[in-house]
Amino acid sequence: MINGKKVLYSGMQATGSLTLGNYLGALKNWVTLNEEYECFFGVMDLHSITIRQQPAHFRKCARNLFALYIAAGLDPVKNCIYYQSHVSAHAELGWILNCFTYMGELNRMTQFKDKAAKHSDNINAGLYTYPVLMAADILLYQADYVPVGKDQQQHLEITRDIAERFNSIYGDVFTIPEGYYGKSGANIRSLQNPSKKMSKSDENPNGSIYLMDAADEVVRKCKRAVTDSGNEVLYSEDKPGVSNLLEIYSACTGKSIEEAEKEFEGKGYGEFKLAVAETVNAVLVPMQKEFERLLQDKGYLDGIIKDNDEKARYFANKTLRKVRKKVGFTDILH
Ligand code: ATP
Ligand code: LTN
Repeated sequence: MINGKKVLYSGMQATGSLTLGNYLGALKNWVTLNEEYECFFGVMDLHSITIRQQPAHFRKCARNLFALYIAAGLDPVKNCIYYQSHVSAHAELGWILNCFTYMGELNRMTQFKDKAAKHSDNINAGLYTYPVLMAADILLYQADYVPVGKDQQQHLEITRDIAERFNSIYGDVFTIPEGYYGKSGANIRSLQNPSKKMSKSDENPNGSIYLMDAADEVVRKCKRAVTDSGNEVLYSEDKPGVSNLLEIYSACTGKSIEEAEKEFEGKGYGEFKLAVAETVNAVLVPMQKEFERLLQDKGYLDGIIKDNDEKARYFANKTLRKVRKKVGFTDILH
């Protein structure tokens, strides 16, 4: 508990450009959580270097993600938005927790298997212990809740296992976190292959709408989106392409799927796709403007970064001090 509120923690890796899937499935739903929870949202740059990064590009990506959090509506005063690498307690606790995690557990992680297959020339130890660093992120802030997508649930499970193991040896040190499955976020699929989720690392750029795509690019991608046989705009299992577009339309407008279906009754796919593009642009264009404005305002952004780094360090160090003591490290004398 912080200020009488339960703690919620999440973050995204600072790699690549965010997609509409990231926004509608995660970011958009984070915006109101601070009313009920004390929220921490990290720019997970330590995790990013498990894949080789080009330094200048990486630096820019991390700053862009930070600004995008704010442009998407996260209030940087009510939420602690910060860079993971600015709080050294993450790396420190990550090391300690490595010594409380079994290789057998890590061997079962499907994300490691997937990423190792994809980057077979760089299967580094960081990629392998990625979930342990993620456990450190969450446990440092004594988080009660962690909003994560399906692909990260296994990492949340291992976090709970590590925390329970540590607590069973040393007493109640860590809060055991739970997944947060509030108002379910949209699950957006690739525009080119609706059996796959829309993903920032998709090799086919036509499958994903990026948050920074220009308006005409969004129109082009929506027009080219794969649809299904027939010509009715209906949500159903045998119409995965149209259903995905309906999901996007519904998430962007706030209308229910049924309302959307009614709206497009008797209209063809062409008209429907243009309407989807329009609603997407109605969300993206103001966000892009705010993003550009923030990037220009270096003083403001740097001030926010400094304040939030301090806040994050304060809470993280509190937990780290407790852990150090429990493990039996000698005191640091000042
Ligand atoms: P990568 O392609 O690099 O694996 P990604 O685009 O799949 O990245 P993540 O960084 O793994 O995205 O996820 C960040 C957050 O966005 C997570 O909470 C995840 O559940 C959510 N998310 C990602 N893609 C989608 C999607 N298509 N629909 C809904 N939510 C999504
Ligand atoms: N692995 C996550 C990003 C991430 C995270 C976290 C999410 C790193 N540490 C702690 C929630 C809590 C991802 O790839 N989406």
